[in-house]
Amino acid sequence: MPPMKTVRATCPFDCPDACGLLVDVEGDRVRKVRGDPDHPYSQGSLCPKVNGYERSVHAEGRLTTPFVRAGRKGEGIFRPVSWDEAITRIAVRFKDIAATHGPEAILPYSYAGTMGLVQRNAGHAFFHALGASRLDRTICSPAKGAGWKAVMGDTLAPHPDEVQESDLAIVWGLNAVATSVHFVQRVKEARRRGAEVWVVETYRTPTADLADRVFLLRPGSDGALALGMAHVLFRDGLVDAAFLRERVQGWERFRDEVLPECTPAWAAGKTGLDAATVEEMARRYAAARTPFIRLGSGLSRYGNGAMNVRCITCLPALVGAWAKPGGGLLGSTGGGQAFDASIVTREDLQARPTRLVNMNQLGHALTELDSPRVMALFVHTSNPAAVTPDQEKVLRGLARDDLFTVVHERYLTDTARYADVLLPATTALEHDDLYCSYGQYVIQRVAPAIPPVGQSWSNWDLFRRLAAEMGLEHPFFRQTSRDLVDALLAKPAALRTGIDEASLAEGKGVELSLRPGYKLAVRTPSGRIEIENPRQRHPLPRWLPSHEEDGELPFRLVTGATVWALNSSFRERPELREREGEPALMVNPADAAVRGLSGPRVVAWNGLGQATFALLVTDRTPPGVVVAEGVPWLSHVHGGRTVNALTSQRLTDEGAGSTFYDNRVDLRGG
Ligand SMILES: Nc1nc2c(c(=O)[nH]1)N[C@H]1C(S)=C(S)[C@@H](COP(=O)(O)OP(=O)(O)OC[C@H]3O[C@@H](n4cnc5c(=O)[nH]c(N)nc54)[C@H](O)[C@@H]3O)O[C@H]1N2
Ligand SMILES: Nc1nc2c(c(=O)[nH]1)N[C@H]1C(S)=C(S)[C@@H](COP(=O)(O)OP(=O)(O)OC[C@H]3O[C@@H](n4cnc5c(=O)[nH]c(N)nc54)[C@H](O)[C@@H]3O)O[C@H]1N2
Ligand code: SF4
Ligand SMILES: [Mo]
Repeated sequence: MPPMKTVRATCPFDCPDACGLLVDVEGDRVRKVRGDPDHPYSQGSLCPKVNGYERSVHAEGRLTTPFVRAGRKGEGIFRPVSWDEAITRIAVRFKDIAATHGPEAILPYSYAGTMGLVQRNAGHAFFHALGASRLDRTICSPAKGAGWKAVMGDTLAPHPDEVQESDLAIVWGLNAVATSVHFVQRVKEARRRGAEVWVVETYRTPTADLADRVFLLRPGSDGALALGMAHVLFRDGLVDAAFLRERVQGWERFRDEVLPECTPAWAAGKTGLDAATVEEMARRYAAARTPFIRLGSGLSRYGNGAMNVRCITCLPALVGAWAKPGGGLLGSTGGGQAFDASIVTREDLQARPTRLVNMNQLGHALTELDSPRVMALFVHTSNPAAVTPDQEKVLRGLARDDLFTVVHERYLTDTARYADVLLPATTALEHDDLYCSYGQYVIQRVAPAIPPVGQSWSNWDLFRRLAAEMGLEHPFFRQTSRDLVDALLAKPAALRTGIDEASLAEGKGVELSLRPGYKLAVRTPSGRIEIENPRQRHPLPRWLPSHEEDGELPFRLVTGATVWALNSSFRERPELREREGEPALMVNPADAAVRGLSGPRVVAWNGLGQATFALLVTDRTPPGVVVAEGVPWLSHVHGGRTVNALTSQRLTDEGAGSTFYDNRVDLRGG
């Protein structure tokens, strides 16, 4: 038997925790993936998805050779070919399309299947050098980023450990039990030390069960709650006047021009809370010694998403929470500031900035966009057929006979079924990479635990080879992924000064260095917290309504996360699918009665399409709000369409983000 060894890795998934892994390896096989007790943030525990990740690495359905399509698009019938043949086919078609339609007729589509800085970004330089269209990677949380930035600029957000020192922990628009399990541990610790825990939500998530108080708002109305609370804080003299005078810009105009009409009764009208509850929340927030808000992205995926976030982001400044250990607001950490990603993305390789295509509008791009029409689509590290809004349009685009589609994947996903050329990709245990996190401040350098499974290639190796085949001579493409990791680490950054370099070199997770007082090192152009920001379309935070796509229909559709998967990832694992059960739509008993729903299935529909779910009648969701958790594969569900058949391509107010939560539907028996 080959000897057993254990190596370190980082969980590569698009998850704020970025846990440390211990990987037990025997020969070429991963025997077990476990939590790394030495990891500063995850400290040895993992979620149920990655505890068992060896079953994904060696999944029965793992793609192990290149293929070309041998059936109709979408059917999923392929024949194996050699890598040489696959690469030649791609290069020949790309050259032909570039010559006939111009290189902008080629569109890359990738997102966050892996968060590794090298592999995630591995295609950018290639497509820049080619002159292809650029993808605006906005599917996740750009509106949340824009709302934060409008007030706080590039200021570093608090370390998540700080919540343990808080006496009021507010989990706002985040189903942490599913999506931030190690933050949950810290909230529990805060509670053990006496903190009160609030959850601000649209329905009773599993996270709500951990809270002392649960506040359910109308979807997309959080900005009104924050403005109502701000009204009370000023009205009752509960603000930290010294902090405002010293560190905050524009609070007087906010107080005098915006807040007078944002009374508790007004906020109640928008949010569905009682006016007395808004009053009480404001008073309790002001009375807390060190209130800590953990802000999720849910409430930012609305037509008013950036403004909702901006309004909430003003609250800690009003009570001076930033000055206190344990106080403040964490939306995303600044872990990304540890590295200069342009070392990999190489925007400078573009001859000129090419057309920018918003990834939320892939359906439009493939079916309607012209001058030039998209003739080639290259998908990697993403599963757009499942995760992208307006699924009907996306599928219509993918089914085009004149579209040449390449998909680089590990499994036969919904998108892979539409590939002309389907290429096998490595998992993160099979390639080099470097990781930072958007939910904590640990970085880690990772070497492969095992060789590539079958004939799979990493993203970087694929694009390196394609660059050679396309005649791209730039020396950049001659590097290995390990060279790129070295290059990222060679460039100094303030967050990395004084870190434990020896542990990093050994492959351990290492904390970045946050300076004392970093929360007050406000990085805005004025050097102050900018409640008034003259560079914004609306210089002052204010109420904006949401879109409510298909506004005439009776039910708001909330599309949250499930514990058993991560977006459309992990769907290759039958045991996880079994534990999740058939994807369900949660419907309040009163709404089920009005629509005469008795199950076992329900069809939700609107002007964009329809999807069938198992009916789950429950008072965990309030009347008027229906909830679908998870983003399943289309091939696994009844009717072949999922929740994103009901979500629209409309964008957020700022950041050009997705509006996954801002849609309406009606229901009928299934
Ligand atoms: N298990 C699991 N983990 C994941 C993911 C997953 O799919 N599954 N996805 C990963 C990814 S890509 C990301 S970006 C993060 C997602 O993390 P986030 O988007 O930050 O948050 P979620 O935990 O998905 O929770 C969003 C919550 O917002 C609530 N919500 C929706 N609209 C509103 C509103 O108007 N107001 C309020 N107050 N709440 C609202 C929803 O009900 C939902 O519970 O998690 C990552 N981790
Ligand atoms: N209805 C609804 N839809 C949503 C959301 C929602 O809340 N509601 N959330 C949205 C959010 S926040 C996000 S971030 C997006 C996420 O959308 P995606 O980034 O597309 O995420 P996944 O669904 O996890 O799909 C990632 C795919 O990449 C593949 N992959 C992983 N690593 C590699 C690699 O190294 N190389 C290659 N070639 N492939 C790899 C995986 O096998 C997997 O199939 O989904 C969005 N979709
Ligand atoms: S998905 Fe998130 S919680 Fe689970 S192991 Fe990975 S980083 Fe940790
Ligand atoms: Mo995301």
